[in-house]
Amino acid sequence: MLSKLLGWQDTIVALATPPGVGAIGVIRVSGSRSINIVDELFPSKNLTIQFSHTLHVGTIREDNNLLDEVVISIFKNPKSYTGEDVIEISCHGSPYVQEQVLKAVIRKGARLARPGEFTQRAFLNGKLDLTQAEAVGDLILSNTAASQKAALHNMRGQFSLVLKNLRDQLIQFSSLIELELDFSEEDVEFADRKKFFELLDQLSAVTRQLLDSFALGNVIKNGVSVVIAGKPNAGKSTLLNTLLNDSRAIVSDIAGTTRDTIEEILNIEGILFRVIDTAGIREPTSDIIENMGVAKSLKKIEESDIILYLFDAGFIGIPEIEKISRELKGRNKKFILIINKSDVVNISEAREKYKSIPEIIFISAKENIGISELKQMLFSSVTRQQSLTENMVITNSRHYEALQQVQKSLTDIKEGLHNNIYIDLLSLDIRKCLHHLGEITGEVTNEDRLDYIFSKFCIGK
Ligand SMILES: Nc1nc2c(ncn2[C@@H]2O[C@H](COP(=O)(O)OP(=O)(O)OP(=O)(O)O)[C@@H](O)[C@H]2O)c(=O)[nH]1
Ligand SMILES: [Mg+2]
Repeated sequence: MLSKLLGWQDTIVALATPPGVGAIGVIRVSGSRSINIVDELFPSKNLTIQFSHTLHVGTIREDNNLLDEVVISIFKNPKSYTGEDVIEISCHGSPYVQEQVLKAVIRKGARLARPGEFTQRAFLNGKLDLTQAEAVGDLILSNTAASQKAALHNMRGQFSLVLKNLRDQLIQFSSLIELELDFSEEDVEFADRKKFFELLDQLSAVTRQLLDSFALGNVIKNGVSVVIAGKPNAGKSTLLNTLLNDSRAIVSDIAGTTRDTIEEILNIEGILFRVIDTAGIREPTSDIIENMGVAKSLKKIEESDIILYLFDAGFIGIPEIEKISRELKGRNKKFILIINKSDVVNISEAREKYKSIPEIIFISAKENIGISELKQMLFSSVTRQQSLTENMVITNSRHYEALQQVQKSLTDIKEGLHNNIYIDLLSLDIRKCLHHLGEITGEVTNEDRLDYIFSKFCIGK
């Protein structure tokens, strides 16, 4: 019934490799008719009698029209990605050839797959749970070592395992509590309250830890925006170039060189920082374009996660730095105060001079002094010494929202226990908690939600 509603008795087909010219293009077919359909287009061999996990070289023909010479891979259910019969046709990588083969498969009775439909079927057939399926999507999109690791971790099911384990224990308690309901006349307690409290504390701790990891998860998945700000000529563009090891932005001793914002990606130990060089901030002048640039700089500062505020070692006084520092603190944002051009001053004298502002750092963007320390500061300001590989990190906002609900219902359960509320109310709270835990791994779900989750995948996955 469910399968009919979702249309997953159909045989589906899609191009699994990216569109465009390549060495090969893989067309994936999944469903009960996949072997028969492809067999009709493959006169070279009878595919219906071949073993699973075998490869077959031959030609694809439709009505005597030769389309391509291909390699066919057979994966019979249940030992395939989707859990159904799967055939992969490796064609030559011309978009035209691929389209011809794809259309031929559709004419023989397959339907074009929706985005993520192969993975959706894998989920519905119990090959993956929901967090694992989502991790497949994340892995495809991962672009750094850290995002790859986080996705692989989830795909291999570690996250689900922890949640399932806790959920199972909660289910046990829930059934004991519900048993008490049946014997409510007799005033008995089947569920050991002390152990129950222990379990609730354990669940809260794990939930808290996962919720806390989301800040890092977000950083791993989406990167961090870093704005380089400061007065004209402070050396902002020079710093951008030095960080990137590239002469990306124009540098000159004319104040107001950078007029528009320039954004580039910097990878520091697996975390992507979007570094934004801005127009130097100064009072409005008669130059309209420069004023527009300054307005844009202020907007970028507003939107950024971290601000690198640059001062020119030759032209600053302590009151100015203190004023900027107060202003930045008021914004509740991470920032690093930096004195640039430290190569032109005597460092120990300068340190002495600015000792009332101990957090300030000295660099020379031009001479590459203090740059690797600055990179290290950027990295640790977002990771806060948390390991990117050992701990479990949640990167998915759907999981985050469900975990927040879990946390809330755990608090309700604990309060209920303390206040000795009626067992039926208590059991309702427990069910709520179980529901939200199950939502994460997909034990509890609805079709719309599933369709939404998988629609974000690419076609052919
Ligand atoms: N000695 C020295 N000169 C530097 C250093 N960093 C930048 N400069 C020089 O300072 C001048 C201004 O540098 P830019 O990088 O263009 O400064 P900016 O902050 O981007 O300036 P605007 O774009 O005008 O706001 C150039 O002549 C640079 O060569 C440094 O660390 N040491
Ligand atoms: Mg500049």
